[in-house]
Amino acid sequence: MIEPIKLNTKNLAMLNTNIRIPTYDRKEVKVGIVHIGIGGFHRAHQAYLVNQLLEQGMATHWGICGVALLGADRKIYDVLLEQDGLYTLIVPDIEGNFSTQVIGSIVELLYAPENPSAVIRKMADKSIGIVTLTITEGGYNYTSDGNFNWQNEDVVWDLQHPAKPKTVFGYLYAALKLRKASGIAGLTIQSCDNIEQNGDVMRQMLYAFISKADPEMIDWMDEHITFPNSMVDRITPVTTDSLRKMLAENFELNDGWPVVCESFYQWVVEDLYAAGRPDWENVGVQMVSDVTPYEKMKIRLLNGGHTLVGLVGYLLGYRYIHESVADPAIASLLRTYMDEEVTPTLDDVPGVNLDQYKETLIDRFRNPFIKDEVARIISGSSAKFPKFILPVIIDRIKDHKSVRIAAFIVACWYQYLKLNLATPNNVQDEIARVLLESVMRADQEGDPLVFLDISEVFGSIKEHRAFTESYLSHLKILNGIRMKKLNLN
Ligand code: CS2
Repeated sequence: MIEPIKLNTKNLAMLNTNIRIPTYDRKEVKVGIVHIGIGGFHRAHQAYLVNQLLEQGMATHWGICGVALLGADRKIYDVLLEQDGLYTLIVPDIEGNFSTQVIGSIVELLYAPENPSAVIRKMADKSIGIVTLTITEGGYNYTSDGNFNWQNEDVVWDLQHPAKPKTVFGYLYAALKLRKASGIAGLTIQSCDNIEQNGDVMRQMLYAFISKADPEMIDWMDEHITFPNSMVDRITPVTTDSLRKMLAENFELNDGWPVVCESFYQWVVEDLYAAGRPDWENVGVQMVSDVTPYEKMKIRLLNGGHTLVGLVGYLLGYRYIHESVADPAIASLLRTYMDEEVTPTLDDVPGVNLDQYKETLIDRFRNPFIKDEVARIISGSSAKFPKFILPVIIDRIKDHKSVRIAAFIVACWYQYLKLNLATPNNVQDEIARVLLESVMRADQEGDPLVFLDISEVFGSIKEHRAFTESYLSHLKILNGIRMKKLNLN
């Protein structure tokens, strides 16, 4: 095998000609966006779209400064830094041929834990018009009743150490304070996470934090800061070593952190930008005045559907989403869940035929070439259930309608946790311990309702018999089936 070429600016011109490389001059790109959370999704979605605009000679003032906020992001930061912010985006087509492109829109990188003041100064710089966020569904720090979680130790720290924050709230507060002091108005803070009304939620949480830290900021924020809601979509599996190997073998390229994703993408955004924006429309972004119906549709059908396929798939012994959904029993359960339980909770979505949307969605899950693992979907379930599944249950209960399949998904989650009681490291979740302890207790007491006491996940659904009866009866059946535990790590 030919020695693969290390990806960095210097080597770009030497890369295999089957790899597209940026045709614009990266040195001329000015940073206008600070993005927090430089994982796969951001790099398959927003950073890709900015790259495509740069390719069209646009957005030259909207280059991205990628910020790694958490200690856990250190590795990815180091790799990207060594590669001058460059990475490869691999998009397999339906036959499994790869389109392989080096993305150059991340032109600056910062690692917050090591240099918090650099991040604050950057966000406060007058060249920055937008701060975007992919901080995961769990990153918004709210409790099951929708209030800011003041118990979070990092929040407590941030209130006491405003110059060295740890959370996104502390960083934004420090940066906004600087902007206000220097008379730099206008900033858009844009959530790109899978939460209904993600912009409103971000606004509410940040306002809660700043109202406590520095109430005098609020009037100024009302006037100068906007929080557009948006619906984001592109299935982006976790980067694996086999992807790195594929690049090395087929493209003679050594990229430490490439990204693979499906060809489909969607971004529906409220046009509420306080300080200008890239011409998103030129790369297929839909600008709308109300994003709510799109968000609801996507989160409840796609993300909720994913959770169903992931958990049921796990229990039936599948490793990948495409394998799970190829099982006719799972495909039909998914379709029934979408049609009978989710669709009635949705509003009219302008310009979208819901039947077609669901068909496309199942086709997307079927794509065997992106190799999306069940493990990715199950991970972080405690933050996903309250956003993806619970809203459906709550709406259905309000309408006195059946929640049979939604209750089955919760039962499958319980069963998955139970199967992993002796192998807790398999459970990738912020509150893995809480989940496992609860399931253990529920199991010992022979009362699976105990699991529903985790109010940060389940709110008060335990009070609804329509739900609990279904949940218990599903668990009885699941318990009677012998399942083989998979080690997905
Ligand atoms: C997935 C999402 O993590 C999950 O549970 O449903 O990451 C999903 O792939 C994306 O939201 C697609 O846009």
